[in-house]
Amino acid sequence: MLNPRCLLAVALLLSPGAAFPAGAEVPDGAALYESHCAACHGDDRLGGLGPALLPGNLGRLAPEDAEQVITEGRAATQMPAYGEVLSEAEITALVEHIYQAPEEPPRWVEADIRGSHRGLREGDGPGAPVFDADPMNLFLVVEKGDHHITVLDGDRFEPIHRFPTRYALHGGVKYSPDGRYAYLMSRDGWVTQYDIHGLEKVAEVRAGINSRNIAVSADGRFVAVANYLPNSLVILDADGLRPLAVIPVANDHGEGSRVSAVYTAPPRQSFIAALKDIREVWEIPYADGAEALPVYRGIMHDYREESGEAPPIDRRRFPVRRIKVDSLLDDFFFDPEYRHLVGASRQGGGQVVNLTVGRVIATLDIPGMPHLGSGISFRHGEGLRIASPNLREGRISIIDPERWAVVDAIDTLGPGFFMRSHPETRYLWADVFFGPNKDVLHVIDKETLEIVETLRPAPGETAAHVEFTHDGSHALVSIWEEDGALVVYDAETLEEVRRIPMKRPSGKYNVGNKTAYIRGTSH
Ligand code: DHE
Repeated sequence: MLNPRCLLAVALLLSPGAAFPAGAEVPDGAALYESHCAACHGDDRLGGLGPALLPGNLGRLAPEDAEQVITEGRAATQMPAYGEVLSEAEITALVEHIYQAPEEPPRWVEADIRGSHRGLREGDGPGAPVFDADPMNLFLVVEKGDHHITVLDGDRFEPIHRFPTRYALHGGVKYSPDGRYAYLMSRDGWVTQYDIHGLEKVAEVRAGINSRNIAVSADGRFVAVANYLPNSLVILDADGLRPLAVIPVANDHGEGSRVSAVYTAPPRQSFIAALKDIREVWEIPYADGAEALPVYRGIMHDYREESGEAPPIDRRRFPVRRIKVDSLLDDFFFDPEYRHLVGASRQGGGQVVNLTVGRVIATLDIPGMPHLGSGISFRHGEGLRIASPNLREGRISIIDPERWAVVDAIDTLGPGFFMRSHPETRYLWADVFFGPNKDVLHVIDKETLEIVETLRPAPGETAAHVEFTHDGSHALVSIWEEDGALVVYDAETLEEVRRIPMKRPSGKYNVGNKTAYIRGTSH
């Protein structure tokens, strides 16, 4: 149902020209915004019912596509079409306005985060799952087409529930260690806690204006949110999403930085974050007492032991260890023991940071634009290897973590985005996301590193992002199109066994694989 302010916007649609003075020659984008868009997208463009309309948030939408959305509306959302109401010049002026940075940089401080928090259910939810399926072999499948998630039974390959999400989720869905709760993040900074057993939302909070990803601590107590805007890392209570700490991200001179990504490092009991504008990696330990790394013992204590409802924000609870690196990092991956971080910048090349000694110990010669965030580790002979797709070149780089050297390269039919494997399968799966072969998936033998099969599940349509069932017997692939599908393959015979229609499915996340951090899946 439309909210009252949106009804106002729709009413204005029926009275074209009311937005700006008659006779004005150059349409006033700001006035048009105020009249037609502010009701849903916020007076300050920070978003509301509709997404935020700030240059950083719009970075992935070309201005001509924005013009098209304003003219034609957006299917399966409440965004109406303005093509009959506004002239081309007015739409162009509107687009120019929303792609301009506001005079005052938008602020989103701790009070805003607290103010945005909403509890979404009464009580603690059911004692047992309300469905008849193995909770550890469920998949949450993100459908970007109409901003929904499908909860899929990974044994029967049947959807058991479907629910709406915030606009434009990004990054992997994360789970609590027991697999009961899922945590979702939208690019506009909304974090949602979802009770998988009860099939209901628990709480949500807006942790930033433009966010990158989230991580859940291995002990299940905290959710860390990496923000571009503002330059901050936000720590939330995983049980209900109350904010616990807002950590400003800046260098010694007070110059802020966007956070590229944050992940949890279970054996270290810490969050690790890469920064986009400062040559540093940050480690934020979250364990208390004896479990904490020796250097942090005594500093941390459990906020739950305190009396009072909302613990005051105290940065000492989440001290930051700052590790210098040689170049800016856009994303990274860990070695299987979480002793090292392998980071890459979009300019190419990789850096290996030893997290124990806190410095760069090797560089990797990887051409193009390695996508190490989608890297996976896998067993190869007696040893281990790390594979990284490349966003710019049709090749997969194979890294030996014993020697920290690139030891092999697999040529593919084009640049890829995601890779997956599973300890129980012989194969690595890699997509080709860009170019004329975007409909292709390569299946690669882990031992010979040869492509053994090139699948084209829907010729001409993008096929991407693979995830395995918990036992590794089946691989699920997205046909990444508006009227797309999830295609289920037998992981041994590579035969298709099921095709489930979905709205632009993107990532899919198996509860058991993610909570066990199995080798071959995303962390
Ligand atoms: Fe992602 C994960 C960064 C563009 C879909 N992407 C991630 C993660 C990071 C990242 C840091 C890890 C988050 C996690 O799981 O915790 N992505 C970036 C970029 O920097 C980049 C290249 C540019 C940008 O605008 O952000 C980018 N990503 C995209 C897309 O264009 C994709 C294909 C479509 C979309 O949804 O926007 C996309 N990214 C994904 C998906 C994951 C992801 C599906 C989760 C992968 C997983 O298996 O865990």
